[in-house]
Amino acid sequence: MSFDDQLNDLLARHERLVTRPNEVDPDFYNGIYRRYQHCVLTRDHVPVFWRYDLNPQTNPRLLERLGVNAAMNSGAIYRDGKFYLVARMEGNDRKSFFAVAESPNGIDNFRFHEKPLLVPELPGDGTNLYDMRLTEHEDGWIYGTFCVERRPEGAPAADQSVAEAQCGIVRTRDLITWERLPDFQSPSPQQRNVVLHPEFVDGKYAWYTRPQDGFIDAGSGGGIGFALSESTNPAICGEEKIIDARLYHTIKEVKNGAGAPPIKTERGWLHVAHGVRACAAGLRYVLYVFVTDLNDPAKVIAAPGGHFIAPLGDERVGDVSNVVFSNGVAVRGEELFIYYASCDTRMHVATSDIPTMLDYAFNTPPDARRTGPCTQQRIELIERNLAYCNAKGICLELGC
Ligand code: M1P
Repeated sequence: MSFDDQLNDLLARHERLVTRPNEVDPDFYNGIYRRYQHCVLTRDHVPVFWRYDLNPQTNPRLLERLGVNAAMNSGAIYRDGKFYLVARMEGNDRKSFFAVAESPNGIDNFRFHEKPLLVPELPGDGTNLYDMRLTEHEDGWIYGTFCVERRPEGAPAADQSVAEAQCGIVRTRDLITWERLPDFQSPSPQQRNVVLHPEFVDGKYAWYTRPQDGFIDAGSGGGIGFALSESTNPAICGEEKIIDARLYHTIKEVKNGAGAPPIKTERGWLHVAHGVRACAAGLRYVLYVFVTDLNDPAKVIAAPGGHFIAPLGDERVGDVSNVVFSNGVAVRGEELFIYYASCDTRMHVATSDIPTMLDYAFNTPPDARRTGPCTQQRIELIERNLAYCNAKGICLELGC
């Protein structure tokens, strides 16, 4: 194929992918949310001109020069009739970068803005920046909080895995111009999954944190923390109170972390978080839900047991298999667009609405923590159903 034919083919394939309609997956039902047939963002959604040198003089073989490996963990926001994702893109060089993509309907036709988002650098900045949460705060700014990963000074040369995670902060009013603020400071040695609450609490900025001793291990960090700061510039928080602890033999046994900023509802703040357990295949990441009190966002008032979204089918396999991770939910009226990545590889959407999620959060039995009580929960459900169906003459098995 000639250079021009090959380029036209690349552009046509890209356009077909970006404009492909995305439909609800008819094979999935649980009443709580809908899954979709296609991903909303993949590495193939990245514009051709971000990856290839398109000049035949300097790239006569039309080789990909700067490949992109993954499009994943995206902050999300609905504004002025459009859905925006601030995606964590990962180059073939393993460095993450942020890029804004927008869609008219939140489920397909996501198109990247012309260039990636270049986060202003700070002295001694991180090696890798990723996983931005977007908070539209009542102070008028949209904040982005993200992980800043760096190699600490004095790390042993023989161990190139030694790293440190902290939280970086940017703010914007238009998703175009971004101002970098000093990194978040907390009493904990390391931080990941830091999320800014959208409203002031006792006149202060409120933060969901994830204190951790090590880069991967939460160590003595007991779960999702809650802390206050006077300002965001700089954001220096006081004591971190654990509001959602990790627990033995649950979906959040090894660690957990806040996802998108909580969504304000008439019954409380709705959270979609991630929980991690260990198994023979490594770490398994799932999403779960909890609700906190409207007037006291540090108080959990509903905690349905088990996972909300777990990796299913093809979602199970990718660069970091057995992972779903969410750091963005877009809210349009009562509709919720829950963006989640599978296996640190590509982005999906699940849709639901606030009344359904509140029904799920308040009426799903909590984790009863042991086989006996958990089995009892199920037997009670079965007995209620049998009594109801017998009374109504409803046949539950085909053929009766
Ligand atoms: O690889 C799974 C996820 O691991 C980390 O999440 P956590 O800090 O909760 O372990 C993050 O690096 C995240 O980006 C990644 O998706």
